[in-house]
Amino acid sequence: MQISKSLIEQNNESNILSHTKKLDYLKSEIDSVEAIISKLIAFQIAIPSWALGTGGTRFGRFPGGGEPRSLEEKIEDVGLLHALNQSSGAISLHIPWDIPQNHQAIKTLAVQHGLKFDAVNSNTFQDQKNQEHTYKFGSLQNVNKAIRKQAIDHNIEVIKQGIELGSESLTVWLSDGSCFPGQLNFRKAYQNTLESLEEIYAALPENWKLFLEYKAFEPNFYSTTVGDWGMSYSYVQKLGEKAFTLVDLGHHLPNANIEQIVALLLMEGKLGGFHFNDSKYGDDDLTAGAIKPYQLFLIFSELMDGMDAKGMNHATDLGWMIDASHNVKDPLEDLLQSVEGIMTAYAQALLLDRNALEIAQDENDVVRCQEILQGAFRTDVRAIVAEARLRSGGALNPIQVFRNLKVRENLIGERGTLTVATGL
Ligand SMILES: [Mn+2]
Repeated sequence: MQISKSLIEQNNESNILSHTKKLDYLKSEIDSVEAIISKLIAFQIAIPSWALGTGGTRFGRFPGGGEPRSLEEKIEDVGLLHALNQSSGAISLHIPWDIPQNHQAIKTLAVQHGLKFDAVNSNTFQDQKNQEHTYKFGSLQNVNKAIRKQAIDHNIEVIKQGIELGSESLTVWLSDGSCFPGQLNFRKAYQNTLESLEEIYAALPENWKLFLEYKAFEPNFYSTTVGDWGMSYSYVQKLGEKAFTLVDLGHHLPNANIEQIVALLLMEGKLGGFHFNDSKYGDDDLTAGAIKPYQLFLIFSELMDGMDAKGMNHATDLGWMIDASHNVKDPLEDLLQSVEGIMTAYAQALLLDRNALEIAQDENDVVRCQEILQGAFRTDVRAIVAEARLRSGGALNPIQVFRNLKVRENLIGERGTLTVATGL
């Protein structure tokens, strides 16, 4: 299924009057609206190929039907999102779940949908059919050299797949760690992991980046070998200038100050990219901005401050990706909400008067600091975000159009009710 521009335009007609009224009001109040709109138009968030189907927990999974059955259909689904919001112009693939049969055909299909290939992701956290060695006791950290080699070779294969598609980064997330005290020698596990990462790093093309994602716990419940930003930083620092830390918002211990982590990684030149999601307890993988929108705004405020201090391009100098799972919502509607949540936080951060904040900070005027921050956060910027979509040919209200056009019903008609997208 594809959504034509004219159908989107038709649907926009019913919303245009009330939209223009809201936008005109914001323009009368805020000088920088036009500048914010052009930044929003340039900002694209990659959709992970593994989030297009229904997610689940170890207790169950309740698919809603019409899920993509192939890489081609996953690209089609991201194309639908991008047609509606014009902000999802990239897909992040997972190998081996998404190995293309014909690279050229896949590239052509992506171009037809206006999509690029973002970071490719390796997988050494589960065993694949016909795999020689098991990752039960870890991959890059494993005490067995042959197992480490198998995991290294897999990562190098993922880089090769990415080169074929025009991707320019590899994301490595390891589930390596231990479940019980004494199971693992921490220093040996670190050394093995570092040496393995060095071999993968050596296979990176000149213009590529390696993102090392950390996670505090799960599936291992005693130690994780890349368990927090300090550990990731220690590895990427040793690997070299093409290696960076990747922050997944759900991968911290409860109450971690993620905005401070982001600020310091950026300052050290070692922040590579993001996996957006939201959580209440652990790695809940909920819709971005659904639980803690203020935290998301504070993260974006630090990002803008740190990126501007280094003259970085907001749209291209970090990897922006969603990593979420949808147990009870339609996956495509959930992703539309996540993108909207991220764009809203970005717009609010762009609105922030950072000069005024700096003066208030230098005067230790704590009350004024809060007034300035919350003044930006509490501004309803939805019309600004919608205007960016409108000018790019997207929908003023993407979810409304998704429902009006009966996109899910169409997909179920095409693909059936019993389809299961690859992934967890
Ligand atoms: Mn992630």
